[in-house]
Amino acid sequence: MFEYAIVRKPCRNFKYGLTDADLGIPDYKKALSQHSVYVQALKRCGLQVIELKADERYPDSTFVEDTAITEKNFAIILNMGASSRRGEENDIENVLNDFYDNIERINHPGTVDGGDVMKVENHYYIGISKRTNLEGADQLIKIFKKNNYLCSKISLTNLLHLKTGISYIGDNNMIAVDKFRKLPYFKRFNIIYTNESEQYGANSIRVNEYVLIPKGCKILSNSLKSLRYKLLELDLSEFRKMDGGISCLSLRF
Ligand code: CIR
Repeated sequence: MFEYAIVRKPCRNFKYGLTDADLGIPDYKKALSQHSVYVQALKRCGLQVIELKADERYPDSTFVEDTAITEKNFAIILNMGASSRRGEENDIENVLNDFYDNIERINHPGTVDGGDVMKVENHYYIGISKRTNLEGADQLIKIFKKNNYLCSKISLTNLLHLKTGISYIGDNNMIAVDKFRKLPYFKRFNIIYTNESEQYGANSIRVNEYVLIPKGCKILSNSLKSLRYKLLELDLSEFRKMDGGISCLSLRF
């Protein structure tokens, strides 16, 4: 069960963040209102939400998931792959200091973005991407192994992060984009592959008794309902324009 989430309001410079999405410029007011609905959804899942003020220095700072890993007994401050984002982790570390005695870190030249790190029960899958390099993944694996987790590295092409394309939603179920069919790693799971038009839904999160998915993924929504999941469907159109999905807007622990 998760008890807390850290989120950070999008800043007015949000539109200057990194993106390959080609979906237009985000509307700031709309982003703020979508963000506040997201926060309400986390509260509905039973979480106490720690809301950080917007930080104009970092256009991408609303995507807090990339800054850290939050486990039961330890947290890891990450060294993000994009240099424009380095520094976002400082305020997050200050918050985590109130919750954790044991905080580890990934050191340069190792880089890891939290979006590349997927936890599946006692196993961590780490995407090797443009943001997460082998050195960073190996530092991470050392920390996870010390804490008795299994680890696997997965090389990615044409995806920003591992969790852009795949999510674990508990009970042996995953949601994934079609190209993950070829991967050998997840054979033992029940995988719901997203329709071509609903690939954005592959980034979804299980938060306690709910699954949060993006609005507009009708087929995915029906598949999850038939598995008896309770869903919260959220409009994240403005975050999508900046390559952000549902998982990256919070750090849950
Ligand atoms: C970036 O490119 O870093 C941000 N514009 C989007 C980060 C999305 N993070 C995530 O999926 N974990």
